[in-house]
Formats: sequence, C-alpha cells, structure tokens
Amino acid sequence: MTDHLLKVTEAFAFDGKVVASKPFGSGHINETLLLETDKGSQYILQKINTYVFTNPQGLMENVFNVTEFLKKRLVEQGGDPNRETLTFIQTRDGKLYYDGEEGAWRAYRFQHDLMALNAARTPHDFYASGKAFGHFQALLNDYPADTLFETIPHFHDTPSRFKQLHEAIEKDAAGRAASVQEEIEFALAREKDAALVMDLQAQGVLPLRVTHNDTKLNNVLLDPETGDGVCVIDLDTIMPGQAIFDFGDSIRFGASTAAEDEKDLDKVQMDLELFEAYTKGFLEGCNNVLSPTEKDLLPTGAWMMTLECGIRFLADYLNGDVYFKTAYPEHNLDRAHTQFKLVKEMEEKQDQMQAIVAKY
Ligand code: ADP
Ligand code: GN1
Ligand code: MG
Repeated sequence: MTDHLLKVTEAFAFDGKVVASKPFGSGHINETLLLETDKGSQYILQKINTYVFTNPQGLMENVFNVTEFLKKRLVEQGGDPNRETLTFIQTRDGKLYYDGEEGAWRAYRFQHDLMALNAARTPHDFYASGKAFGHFQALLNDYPADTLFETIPHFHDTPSRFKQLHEAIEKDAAGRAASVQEEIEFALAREKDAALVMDLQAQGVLPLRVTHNDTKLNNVLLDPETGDGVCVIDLDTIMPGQAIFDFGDSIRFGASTAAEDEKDLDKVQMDLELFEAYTKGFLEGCNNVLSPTEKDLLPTGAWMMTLECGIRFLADYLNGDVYFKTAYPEHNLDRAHTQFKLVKEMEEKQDQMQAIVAKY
C-alpha cells in the first residue's frame, strides 16, 4: 500500500489496521477499493470523483440522511437495516468523509455475503433487482424531497443532455466529430421526441419523486443463494426525479443481451423476457405508488434513458473521455453504439413492451 493510501485509511475508524487493498467492482465513476484489516474486517473505500461530484459534502449529507431514513423504515417493517442498506464508517474525527490532498474518500462496511452482477444469470436475477429498486422507490415515497441536495443538476433532463451534445459537437475538443457523423445524425433525429417527459413534468402530469437515478444491475447487491435483491447501493445520484427513468435505466443496462461495451452489435438485443421479468419485479416492489400515466410511460422511460445514455457516451467521446472511466480510446464510442442499437430495438418492440406493462 502506498503512503498516500495508508494516510487515507488511517483517517477512518476501522476495526484494526488495514493490511491489504485491491481494486473492486466495475463502476464508471468512482475509484473503489476493497480493504482488509489485521482483525479480518473488510471495508469498501471509495475515492469520490470530484470532477463528476463537485460538492462531496452535499453528496455525503444526502447519502447519510437517506440511509438513516431507510434504516428506520426497514426496522419498522421488520427488515435487517445492516443488510438492506449501506453502513458508513465515519472518520476518526467524526466526519462523513475524508478530505485531504489525496482527494475526497468515504468508506462503507463491505457486504461480503452479497454480490453485484454485471449481467443477469437468469430472468429471476433481473426480476429480483427490479423488486429491490421498486421497493426502494416505495420506501422513499415520503422522504422530504426538498431537503435533498442536487448532486448533479439536470442529471436526467434529456433536452439538456442534447444541449451538451450540441456543445460537444461544436467544440470538437478531441477532433473526433468528423468520424462520427452517422452517430450524431442518429441522435439528432430523435431530439424532438426526447422532450416528452420533461414537458409532462413541467405540466404537472408526471410527479417528481425521490429517485435513485442510476439503477444499473450492478448497483443492487443480491443474495447469492436465494437470488433475492437485498441492498440498493451507489446512492450518489439520489435526487428528485422520474420513477419511469429509474425503471428505464435498469432496462437499458440489464435487459440487453450483451455487455454495455460489446463491439459485435449483432449480439446486442433488447430481451423481452428480461423486460417482462423486471417489469413484474419493479411494479411489485413499488407497491402501487405509481400513477396510471407513469405505468403507461414505462416503455418510453426505457427508450429515453437508453437514448440519453448513448448521447452521454457520444458527447464524452467527442470531449476526449473526461467523464466516464475508459479502458481504451474507442471505449465511449463502443458504448454509444450499443445504446443506439438498443434504442432501435426498443422502437421496433414498442408494442410488445406496452403489452407486457399492461399485463401487470
Ligand atoms: P460507482 O459509482 O463507481 O459505480 P459503486 O458505489 O457502484 O461505484 O461501487 C462500485 C462497485 O463496488 C459496485 O458495483 C459493487 O460491486 C461494489 N460495492 C460497492 N459498495 C459495496 C458494499 N458496501 N458491499 C459490497 N460491494 C460493494
Ligand atoms: C455511471 O457510477 P455507475 O458506473 O454506476 C453513470 C450513470 C450511467 C452509467 C452508464 C454518476 O454509473 O449515469 O448510466 O455509468 N453515473 C453517473 O453505465 O454519471
Ligand atoms: Mg455503481
């Protein structure tokens, strides 16, 4: 372990001295390490990406307040708060995170008996994740939304994401725009339709709720034995938002038959069996908090989140890969390609998706 990392670990109130550390998980934003102490305790230590999250104090207050709220609700419902939510480890001087010249770091108890998946092994895994995210939505239904700090303003404001794409095209910071004309055209052809949800929100037809906003399959921990969805993690983007986007972002990632960065687009499809499994789980978990209009718009939410994510990958490619972690130069472009392929698939399968939602 470097001196730098040692100094960070010593700031936290861990049980024992940290003797091992290794990179963990496959998130695109933060740097995640798994730590082990000489007393056999394990922790997750994360360097908060302050390019993405410019106010770590506001972010950590959100996460702390939300997890405290969830713990209370879970106790009331007879759940296990230590298993079903994240548990923070504060610093030795009682702060929510460490802030020093090494950056902003925070720590959680490692949930060693649970696992995160990058792809559902069976439809049941995906059903279980849907149920967990739906339950999360229901648990936060009466959370005081106005007390939440907005960690990334306009996060799922799709028209504003289009604006960012236009800016990226204009700037062409990495000199890549000429090579992605086809991808740009694909996105811009859909710009008008992408305003629908924000318009309905402005008209008061779609309510703002407290939402997770980053409902990827690997942001819920499952029980490896039962396959149940147990603990929703990655709470950095909890903000007022659209429930249909929490549904949609899960479909975007988890109902695809291939990885988010698959190069062979023939392998990338939107699997209707997986779509159905998630829909069933999410609606069961939500326990009737959604309005009929929200339910009707679930397939639209999936389409829009996929398009938006594709645009964000494409814009980051144009900007020179400054936002998402990448492993090679074309990584963001490969990701944009899979998202756009899924968008086309969803356009073709719109009626079938609608029929599935109507069933539940
Ligand atoms: P990112 O914002 O980079 O996606 P996450 O908070 O999602 O960061 O963490 C990355 C990965 O680390 C997760 O997908 C999961 O595999 C693992 N992870 C994070 N927190 C825990 C935890 N408390 N217990 C077990 N695994 C965890
Ligand atoms: C990022 O942090 P992670 O890897 O769970 C991103 C999401 C994207 C996702 C695409 C804060 O999620 O919005 O949908 O990558 N998170 C942030 O895989 O921008
Ligand atoms: Mg994550």
